[in-house]
Amino acid sequence: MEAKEIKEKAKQIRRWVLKSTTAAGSGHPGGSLSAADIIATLYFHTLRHRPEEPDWPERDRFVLSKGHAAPALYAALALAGYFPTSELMSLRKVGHMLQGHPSVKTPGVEACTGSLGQGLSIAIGMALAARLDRRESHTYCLLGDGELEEGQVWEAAMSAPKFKLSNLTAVIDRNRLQIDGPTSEVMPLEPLAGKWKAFGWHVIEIDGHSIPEIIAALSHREEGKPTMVIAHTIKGKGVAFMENVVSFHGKAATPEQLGQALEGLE
Ligand SMILES: Cc1ncc(C[n+]2csc(CCOP(=O)(O)OP(=O)(O)O)c2C)c(N)n1
Repeated sequence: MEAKEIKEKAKQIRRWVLKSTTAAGSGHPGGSLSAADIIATLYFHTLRHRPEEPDWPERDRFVLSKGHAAPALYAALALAGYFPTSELMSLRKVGHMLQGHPSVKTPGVEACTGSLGQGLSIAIGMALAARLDRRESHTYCLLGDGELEEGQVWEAAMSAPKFKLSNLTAVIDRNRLQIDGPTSEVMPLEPLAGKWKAFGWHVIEIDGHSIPEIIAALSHREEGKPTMVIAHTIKGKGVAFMENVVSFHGKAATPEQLGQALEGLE
């Protein structure tokens, strides 16, 4: 799929993020909107996958470590054909499939996430398994920058280069905000690229809303090293009244705000 078409998929993902979280009256729009272009590029360009055969052994794996961005993941899965888009409006409803955080019970979801800090370790396990099984599968993992405060991330950061996991690509959604405010105030992360380089990763920094830059970064392979993509993004991207606003981390647009939010999407 061409960059222009992927951008259109990202827009559709943003529409569903807004509609589904407003219908639920809760959920995490801010971090879902910042990740929409990355997730769209994964599902509509990069991943080798078969929506009609979710358990295809040769598929690439994607672990959404920042599991609270589930509304964006669910929208991508539905648009890719894993389940009907009508399911999206039952987000977070008791007795329905699409809960607040991802579960492997949902077709296409590779790992149960939401308790931050665990996804990179899971992805490393998947990458090691692919190597043992001699599968071509590549593993991708998306982390939040606030999530990097979890100590387990840094254990994983040490181990992936030790195992020379060139079949692993992680992405940090570097939107500079977490639940309580700017990461620079809650727990400073810089020099972020230098930290990952020091741990032995190949590091690429991109504009996380540029589809061509995301495509290029996700397709990069480094001999004997895992790749870390630091994607600079805007939390709430696409909705003027949500952009860089901390409170929209875990607050949906009201039904009154929804029309304005949808109209403003580019
Ligand atoms: C172990 C754990 N601690 C706390 C939380 C609550 N929590 C949910 S999202 C979040 C902030 C995450 O910030 P970031 O990773 O930057 O996500 P983004 O801004 O991209 O949405 C926190 C603390 C959690 N889900 N898991």
